[in-house]
Amino acid sequence: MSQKKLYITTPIYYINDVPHIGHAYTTVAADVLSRYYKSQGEDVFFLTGVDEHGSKIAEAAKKAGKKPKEFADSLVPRFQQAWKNLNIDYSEFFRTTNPEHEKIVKDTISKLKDLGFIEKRKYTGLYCIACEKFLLPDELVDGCCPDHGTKPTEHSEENYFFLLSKFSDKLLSAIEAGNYQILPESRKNEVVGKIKAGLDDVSISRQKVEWGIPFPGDETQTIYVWIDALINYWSAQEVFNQDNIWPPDIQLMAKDILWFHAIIWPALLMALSLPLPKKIFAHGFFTFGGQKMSKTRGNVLDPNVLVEKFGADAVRYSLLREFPFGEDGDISEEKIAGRYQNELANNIGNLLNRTISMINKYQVKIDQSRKEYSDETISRYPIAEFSKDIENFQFDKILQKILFIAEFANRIIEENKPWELAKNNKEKLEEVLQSVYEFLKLINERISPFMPVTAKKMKKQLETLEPEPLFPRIEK
Ligand code: ME8
Repeated sequence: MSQKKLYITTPIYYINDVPHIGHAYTTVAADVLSRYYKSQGEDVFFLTGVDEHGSKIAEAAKKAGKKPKEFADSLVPRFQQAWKNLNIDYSEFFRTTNPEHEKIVKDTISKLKDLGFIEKRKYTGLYCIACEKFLLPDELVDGCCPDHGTKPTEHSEENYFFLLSKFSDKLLSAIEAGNYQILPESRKNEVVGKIKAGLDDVSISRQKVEWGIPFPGDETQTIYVWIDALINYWSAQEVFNQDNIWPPDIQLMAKDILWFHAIIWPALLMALSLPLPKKIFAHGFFTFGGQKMSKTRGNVLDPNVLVEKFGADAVRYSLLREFPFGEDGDISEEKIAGRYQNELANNIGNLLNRTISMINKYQVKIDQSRKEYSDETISRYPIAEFSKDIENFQFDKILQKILFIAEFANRIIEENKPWELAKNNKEKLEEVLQSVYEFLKLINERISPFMPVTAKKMKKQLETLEPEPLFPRIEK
């Protein structure tokens, strides 16, 4: 068996509609991590995909006048195209209608039954179709789902239950021992609090949902879409012939689905005696005009439109730059436009452009072959510090630090006035432009996982010394 690959996952997104900027956020972050780890010599398996079963998809398909599978088939290319537009270099794209996956999900349920972790019981509760879950009365806001603002409907049915309550202690010790890291810390505390408050067994089958994987041994029920979905991370090994990825190293998601990933998912794995993921990170939620953005509410930002306008790299940059990964924040086209103009075009882009122009104009000899940075340059952002920041998911800080380097280098130019040095101090001129050139190389290296296309363009310009605007003016 070859060496373990670094396994990074995003959630598999519901395919009831086209992807929106919230989906793009998680996927871009995963791509940045994947590109960074690859640059460090790791073999990375980066998985994303879509969640195709359940009543939410069935309802959307019905509205569109299509069969669920046919409807999903029509949307898969929309996800794939959106990721292509954003330069997401995923390894494989998962679909839960994959027959191998469906078989593994059934086998997993049968195994859990044989192990005595599944029981049939009657259940009555309030169900939110948009969440695909039962809500507890104290979770409701004015009688409505806190996330979707819609009234849940009362459901009563006989279901198969997974005996989650048996796993409280085991979960707590795994979390406390750090075998299973939940990040950020505040989220971990939230999860620990919930476990300590007591876990109820969870229903893992649905009587009324037809569009799903049949429950083994009881064809009147389908497997709860969340169980089907979580198992994708495991079945990917079989589906994509990967024998060296388990366990996942980094699983990304937003806080909305932390419960499933931080509690149900590890408990399922424990029941099956399988190794747990190493790290899961729940980032915050984008709001749009102060409101939660969701397909159900219809206030979504289309990543493709933004990419069309600003280019993939500027969108990737703006998403991760706007606020700390892990916290909530507001996003808008105006904010992206502002970052594009002030930070990318006027700062980094301008630095590159004016530096290359001056090197050419004053015929300065730059030593381009230097592999090592001078102490002065590298001390602005040493690789060890960069690695630590990225491994700690501090994307906003990293981009800020890179921007500071650009600002600093621009200041060097302002203060030393190469246009005057060109008249009377060639030696100093060379020194100043060499130093700015090195800062550009450093910026180039550090932005590369975030803005791969820009990094490539920048590298080329630094090699050929042929200037070309990195971030052209945006047509309004
Ligand atoms: O929950 N801000 O799918 P989903 C930030 N199929 N991130 C957001 C966001 C927002 N406003 N909106 C969505 C599901 N996301 C299940 C997952 S996994 C086994 C099954 C991102 O389409 C974020 O990653 O509702 C969030 O967790 C995910 O999309 C939810 O996607």
